[in-house]
Amino acid sequence: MCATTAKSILSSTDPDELCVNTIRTLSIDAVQAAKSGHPGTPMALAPLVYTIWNRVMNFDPSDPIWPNRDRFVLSNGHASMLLWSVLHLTQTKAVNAEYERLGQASVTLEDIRRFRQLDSKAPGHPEYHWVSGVEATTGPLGHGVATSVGMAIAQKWLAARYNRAGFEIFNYRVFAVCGDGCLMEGVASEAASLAAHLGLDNLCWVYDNNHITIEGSTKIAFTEDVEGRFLAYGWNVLRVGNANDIDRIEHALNVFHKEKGRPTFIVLDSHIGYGSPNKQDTSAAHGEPLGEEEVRLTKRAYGWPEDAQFLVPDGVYNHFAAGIGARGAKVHAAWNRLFADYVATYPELAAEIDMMQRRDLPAGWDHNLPVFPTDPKGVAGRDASGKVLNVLAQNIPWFLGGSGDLGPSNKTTLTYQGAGDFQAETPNGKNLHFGIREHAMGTITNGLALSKLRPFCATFFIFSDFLRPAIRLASLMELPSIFVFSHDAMGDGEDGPTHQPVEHLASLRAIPGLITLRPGDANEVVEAYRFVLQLRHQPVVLTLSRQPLPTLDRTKYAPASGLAKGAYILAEAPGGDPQVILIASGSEVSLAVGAHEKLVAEGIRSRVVSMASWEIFEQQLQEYRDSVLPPKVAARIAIEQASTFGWERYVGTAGRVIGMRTFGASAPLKELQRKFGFEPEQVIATVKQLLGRA
Ligand SMILES: Cc1ncc(C[n+]2csc(CCOP(=O)(O)OP(=O)(O)O)c2C)c(N)n1
Ligand SMILES: [Mg+2]
Repeated sequence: MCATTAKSILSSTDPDELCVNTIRTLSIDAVQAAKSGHPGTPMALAPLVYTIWNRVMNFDPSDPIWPNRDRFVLSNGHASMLLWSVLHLTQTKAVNAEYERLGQASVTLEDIRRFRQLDSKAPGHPEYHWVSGVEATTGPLGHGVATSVGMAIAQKWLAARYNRAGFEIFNYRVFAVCGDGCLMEGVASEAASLAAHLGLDNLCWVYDNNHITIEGSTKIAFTEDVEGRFLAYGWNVLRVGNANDIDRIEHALNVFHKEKGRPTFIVLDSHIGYGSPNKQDTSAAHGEPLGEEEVRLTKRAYGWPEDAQFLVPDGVYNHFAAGIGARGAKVHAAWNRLFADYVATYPELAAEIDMMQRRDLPAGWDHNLPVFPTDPKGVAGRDASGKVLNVLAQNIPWFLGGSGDLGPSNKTTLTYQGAGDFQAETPNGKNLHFGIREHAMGTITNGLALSKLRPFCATFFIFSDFLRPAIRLASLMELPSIFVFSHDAMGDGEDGPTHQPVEHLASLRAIPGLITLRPGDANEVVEAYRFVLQLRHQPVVLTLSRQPLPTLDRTKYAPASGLAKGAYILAEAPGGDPQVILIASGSEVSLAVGAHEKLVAEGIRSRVVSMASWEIFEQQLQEYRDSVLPPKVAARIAIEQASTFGWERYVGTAGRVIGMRTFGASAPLKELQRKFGFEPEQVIATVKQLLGRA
């Protein structure tokens, strides 16, 4: 339908109402066309999202990556049509992977017509990296709000480091919208608790209190006092009793803006499927199209032309342009002027801000990385890592991180003079204390990475399970988050099977795009970090030993820099012609080398391949991979103190895997090594068996 005809039959010409109903009807039509999706929540929250975007947020649609923009996170990602509608109606521009602004629309009306279809910029859930203007991938409930805490921490840190008298370079706010589902998820509670502890007054969550989830009324599973809970955490709690009252919503958002020392939680009482005569306030409005007849009835209730589809009435684009468009352009231009002065006054700080935006590293970022001397007793992976982290954090101002209360054990604490702790009173600190909240730790780390800081977080490898969803999302979002996991295998022997990872490596190796790295000695740890820091768009899981591992003699064996290829020939067979290849990672590298020395002494031509990372190895040319693992050598043994699952790909059907097929046990490490076969004798016996020499 053409816009002018439609306009004549629109019952209202109030621009706010027109914009709100445009968001509603675009959402309804898109879900109807897709035959799937979630219409009810966009219908209810259109006024909220309209108010945040058009009246409050400092966001310039022509530059969605302006560093000081306010952030908006739609944590109830199933309501993605809210985001597609506003990105379209504000005419937000697209940015490519090189951070170039090319002038195209982020989301077109055609994308919305093709909601949830292949290649549409209006996919089922908000996808960072796929659609410009999306600040975080959401859909797994709870994650968006938890990630927003990382963004708020980042703003505080950036302000503390870069703002100067007269130069408020970073003063943005973070808005997140969530529903019942988000607030039932534990990760939101973890993050909310930490947000209040840190006094993040730049953070506002709006809770869509509609009493409905998929199975029906929240009466069946969620009857707690949510407001009381947030008050107890230490949040500033506000309530808006009518989700259609945009003035009240705006007022509450302004109250948030003035609040100091604590984050704000706004409870917004809403009606899912607002306006639908037969589906409002029912779970039927949550996850299925309204149906053609109900669409008609609903549009009639809005005073909307019943047969119009994907209608954007005259004036709507203009109204957004006059609101967020004009405000965003103005604050952005003012910021540009400020930043130009800043560049002149503080050129070095300005250069850092600039580099950070492109995920570049400062010159000299790898100066003074340690080189570990040959040492048969060796160094624990976690200790080597601690030394490296402390150097990197001094070389790269925006490299920071922390642990889930295991800093002294993970050796991730930044101990150099001036590193400091990130707390409400000391927001320039580089040691984050996540508390024992691993899931939130992972999502917050992603929030920091989304803010262009270079973050790491740490815990024991066994507890990677607790933040696995965040690791997955880091990979999906293509974020360079660094996950440092010590106690990588059975090194904490006596702690027993609850503390001994078995299936973790295999399961993380299955996450597309994620890089796992299990370095074999202290110098490999250094090389691992050297590789990792240069990644811009890939997350990494670094697993480190608790116990000392011999530091290999690199004059005798190949240099540790080979690790940058994922796997390399560490110890060559005499004549370069191996009969058998031992492939090992982590603590099993020195075991393989020990076995190799004995085999060679017995006249068996073995080769040792240190394979710290499958994923990096897979990125190498076939020629290189064949040189490390020559196809003609079928006698291969993989040795890894972890699930054997997957190693067949490198040892083939003729090979063997010395790994774990059960859980571990509680005993000193030496006994566990004997029980589970991680001793040179067992490796040698397996080689001989494989070569038919038993
Ligand atoms: C971690 C997680 N678990 C389950 C789901 C599936 N899911 C999507 S929406 C939803 C119900 C959410 O209810 P609420 O947040 O109240 O949203 P509303 O229906 O009110 O929009 C569920 C269970 C999910 N997306 N993420
Ligand atoms: Mg709900």
